[in-house]
Amino acid sequence: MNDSSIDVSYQVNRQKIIFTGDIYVGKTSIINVLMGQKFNNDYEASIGVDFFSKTIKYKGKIIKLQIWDSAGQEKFRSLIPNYIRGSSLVFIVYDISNKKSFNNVNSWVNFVNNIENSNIVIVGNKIDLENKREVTYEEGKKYCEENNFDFFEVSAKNDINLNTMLFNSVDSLPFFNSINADGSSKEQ
Ligand code: G3D
Ligand code: MG
Repeated sequence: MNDSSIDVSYQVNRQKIIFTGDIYVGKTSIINVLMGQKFNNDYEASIGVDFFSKTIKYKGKIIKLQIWDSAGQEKFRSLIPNYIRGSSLVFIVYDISNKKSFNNVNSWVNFVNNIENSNIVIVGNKIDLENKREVTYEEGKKYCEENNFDFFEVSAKNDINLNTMLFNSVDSLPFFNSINADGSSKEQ
């Protein structure tokens, strides 16, 4: 068997998506809701490497997403490079009720950029906590405009804006525009 027998459309369509950012900002919660599980206040902090597969159909195209949870690597930065490697889309999450998590976004950006040339999207989570907000929408937006990142504010708890965040971000990936609706690559 040589390389030409590998199914290229399958490779092109399988996209690794990861969530990173400070601990406790809601990464696992966001993934759970995207995967169709209910928001849960009681689950254990995730241990062990996990990815979930989600097949979406968008603009007539079928894409297989591999969504990875960080499994607590944010506590052990030495483990993060392997997690980031091979990703095409990285969501860097902060908590709008925690200024420190926003202040750390830029160091997460640098961390990712040193490892992989992925598309980065910035996400402010927990907008249901409006009365505890420490980071304004404008602050988040300004940082993203200056650095050319897409930006979404969401709530995992109330399921606000999560699918919009995912679909719009997939839409801006170069690969998405390089495949045809039947999953084959335009470049063949
Ligand atoms: P992490 O994976 O980034 O470490 P988790 O974060 O998903 O484990 O969430 C950390 C805490 O924030 C959890 O609280 C979770 O319930 C809460 N949380 C996550 N998303 C939201 C949200 O959108 N709104 C609110 N209000 N809380 C959220 P507990 O107390 O269960 O540990
Ligand atoms: Mg987690």
